[in-house]
Amino acid sequence: MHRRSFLATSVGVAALAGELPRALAAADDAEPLVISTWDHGIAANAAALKTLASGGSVVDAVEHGVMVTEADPTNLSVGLSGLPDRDGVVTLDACIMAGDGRAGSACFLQGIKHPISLARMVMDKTPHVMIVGAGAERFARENGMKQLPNDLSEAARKAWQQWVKEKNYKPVINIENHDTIGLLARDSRGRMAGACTTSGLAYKIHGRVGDSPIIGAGLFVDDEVGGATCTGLGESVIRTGASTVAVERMRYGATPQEACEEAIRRIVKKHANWKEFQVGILAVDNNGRHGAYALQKGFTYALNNELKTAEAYGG
Ligand code: SD4
Repeated sequence: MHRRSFLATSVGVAALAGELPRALAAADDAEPLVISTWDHGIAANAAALKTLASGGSVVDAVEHGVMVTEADPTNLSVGLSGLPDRDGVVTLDACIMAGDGRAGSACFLQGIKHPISLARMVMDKTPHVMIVGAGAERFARENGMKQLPNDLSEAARKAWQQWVKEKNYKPVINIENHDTIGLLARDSRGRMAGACTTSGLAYKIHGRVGDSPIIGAGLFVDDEVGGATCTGLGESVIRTGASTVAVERMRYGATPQEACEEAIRRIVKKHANWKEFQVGILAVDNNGRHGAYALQKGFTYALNNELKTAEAYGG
């Protein structure tokens, strides 16, 4: 079919179905909004809001926000203090996306203190979106980042030594191996960006990469609509493209809350074992409305400076 007539037909079908794509954001004088996953989101949001208040861009804001979490030496699931893989090696993943479609991602990194800044360099300085492993580490060094010794923190070493005794691999709901930070921000003019960074699932196979650095899975942002980010069992998020699902639902009229619920329902539908793991999702539209939902109870998130708990599919 000719492209133009195909488009005309698609729009016609969407209109018949009552699903018209969203218009561009209306307000340009709204308060900035920052939302992020889990309790550590409070400190990250404060940094992101500070950047916005001092005239930084929304991309600067999301980067600065999650850098706080990456640098926290007590955090067992983000940054170099995270729990290691089953070989006792910490490997880090991150991605960043601007609402105009620019994106960068860096994964399977060792010894890089701020994976999010490396992801941003990929976005700003290369024609690529995603780089991994040794090549990504070399790119970091070549661009002035230090590669640090990849030693385990005391807490991570103890936890890993304990795990090695039994080698029982089972993600546990709402504890340290499910605490990625995903952060979305909207500035006062409706421009949006998001960032997501993690040490991934504890005791994963060496080389495993989850959803967090994958644009469209752990994070997706489109200024014309809004953004979404996920935390939890990355494999289930990749299988369903959960952040994209949420953004595309909003594009066709869903509220951010409805969009989050739809994404979680897709995960339930495709995973008979959904009661055994956790996924949490956040979404914001370009009018500043937000939504949050999870598979299981216990998913907390930070909305600006307020800590909240999401409703869950599992009651
Ligand atoms: C992953 N989604 O690597 C990450 C883990 C996570 O909160 O979200 N932890 O699968």
